[in-house]
Amino acid sequence: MSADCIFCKIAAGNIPAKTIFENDEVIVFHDIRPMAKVHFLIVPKAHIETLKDCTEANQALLGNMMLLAPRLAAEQGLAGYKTLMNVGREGGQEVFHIHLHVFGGGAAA
Ligand code: DGP
Repeated sequence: MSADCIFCKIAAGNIPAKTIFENDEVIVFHDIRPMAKVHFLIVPKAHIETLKDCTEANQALLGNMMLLAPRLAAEQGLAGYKTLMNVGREGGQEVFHIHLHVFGGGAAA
């Protein structure tokens, strides 16, 4: 856990979030600024700043994150959806704790 990381704080239960799934490895919650009607973030509990920091040691975690996307998207009623991972400030990343965006269902209300 990184003391000043917002997603570490959510994973630790110190900041509330609309959580839709949690296990030992990840927590999944709705994005606070949704880009679509359904927009959630798949977030590892381990603090990893960006995809650029990942190694082969993170291969299973990254695979598990990708495989959660269709399962949770179906549970959220999405027939189709987009996945996105912003990497680095130049790649649009704002929160430096890796997360996979999943969004669909049309424009946010
Ligand atoms: P990115 O640009 O890929 O780093 O996206 C970060 C996303 O995280 C952005 O869409 C807004 C969301 N976000 C930031 N802070 C919070 C928070 O405190 N709670 C929730 N649920 N989402 C947050």
